Amino acid sequence: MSVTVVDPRYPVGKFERPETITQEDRLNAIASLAELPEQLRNAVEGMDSKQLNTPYREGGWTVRQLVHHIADSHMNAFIRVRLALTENWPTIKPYDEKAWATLHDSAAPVEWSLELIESLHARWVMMLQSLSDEQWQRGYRHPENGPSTVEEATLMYAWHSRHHVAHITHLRAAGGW
Ligand code: NI
Repeated sequence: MSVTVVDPRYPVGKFERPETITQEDRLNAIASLAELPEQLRNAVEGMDSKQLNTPYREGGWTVRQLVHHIADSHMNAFIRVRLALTENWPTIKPYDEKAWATLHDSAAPVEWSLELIESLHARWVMMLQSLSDEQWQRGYRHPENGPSTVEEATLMYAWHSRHHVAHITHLRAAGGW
């Protein structure tokens, strides 16, 4: 019997880009993005301020920072996909996510980002549901990570949604909260 040790940084595993992306993969990814606002809200439901200020792992972000980080990351993602849909393989602007997570508003109530994510994901999902095959194959270039199609980015952010919700649910399970 082997014991599976879950790396606390990657509770749902690392993102793996599939060789080929099917229509079903796209629909599953859209479903993950559609479900995130409620799942995130459920994940932090009833947590007090002290719990929200607890790092999800030693040296990691707090739950509060995680929630605001998802908003930061997905606002960038939404804009990147909009750029990809309206320009010819634009080069996008990276940002320093660690530095963003320490700006003063990272101490704001999680509710602010929960509401932001709710509206943002409603628009994002509506946009993705309308895409033609040609649009799914459009893309952007990240100066360090290289090219990414709209469909690859969509799968990646679906993973990103599950990844951070799992950080919170694992912390709560470990703490018996
Ligand atoms: Ni992240």
